[in-house]
Amino acid sequence: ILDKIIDKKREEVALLKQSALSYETDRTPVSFYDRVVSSKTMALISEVKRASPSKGDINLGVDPVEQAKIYADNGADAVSVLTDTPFFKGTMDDLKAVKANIPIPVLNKDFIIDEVQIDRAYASGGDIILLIAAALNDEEMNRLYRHSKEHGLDVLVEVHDEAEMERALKMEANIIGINNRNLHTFETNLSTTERLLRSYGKENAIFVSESGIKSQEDAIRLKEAGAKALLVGETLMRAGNVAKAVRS
Ligand code: IGP
Repeated sequence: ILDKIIDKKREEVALLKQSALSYETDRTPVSFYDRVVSSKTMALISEVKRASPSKGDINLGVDPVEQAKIYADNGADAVSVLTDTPFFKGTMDDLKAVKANIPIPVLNKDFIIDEVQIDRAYASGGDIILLIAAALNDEEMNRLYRHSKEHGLDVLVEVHDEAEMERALKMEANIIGINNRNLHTFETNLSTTERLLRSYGKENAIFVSESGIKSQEDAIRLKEAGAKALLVGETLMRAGNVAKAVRS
């Protein structure tokens, strides 16, 4: 699926480069890293996610801004907004609208393969961008990482196995996301975070456990494994009482 998504992303990037839009803007992103480092408790990144390739439609009726406001009002440390349209039914307009309405950092959740997407994220109000190790080689990762840092953006480098973790640490990524979802089978297994943090938990980075987190028990388990932050999408998008779900 990742290959399919990236193929489609290349088309999008080609169009983006053709369009005469310029992304000149001057703003100072809000730091998620600083917030987590100075916090004593585990951080939560709550995600606005309408649909996904693995789950189909999750919640199409939700208003991204209302959802994000509930997240922010109930203690989330950042809001992630899926902006990929073909596979996740999100848009850049979702991100802009969310950013305009909450004070906490916003993660532009997309499949970044080119600088132009980073420029767009910056101009649209993104504070954090995602770089997926499985989708990028070392040269691309380093180049895109540097480009993001030049804009003052935080970068969440996503890994899902030992080899990718080694690559992330080598480039000195300071925020590393461990994706519990196997991108081939779509299955989530929290033991992915436990396994990787057993080997690398002492390294100097903020480790974010991503995907498949459903309950307070899951959160406690991941905290004990050494995760400093959690990224939760589906569970919060499906929650009857979102405020309560975020708080718990
Ligand atoms: C959230 P979940 O299982 O709570 O909905 O997962 C988040 O981790 C997931 O959306 C995600 C993702 C990604 C989406 C993790 N990495 C990369 C798109 C691209």
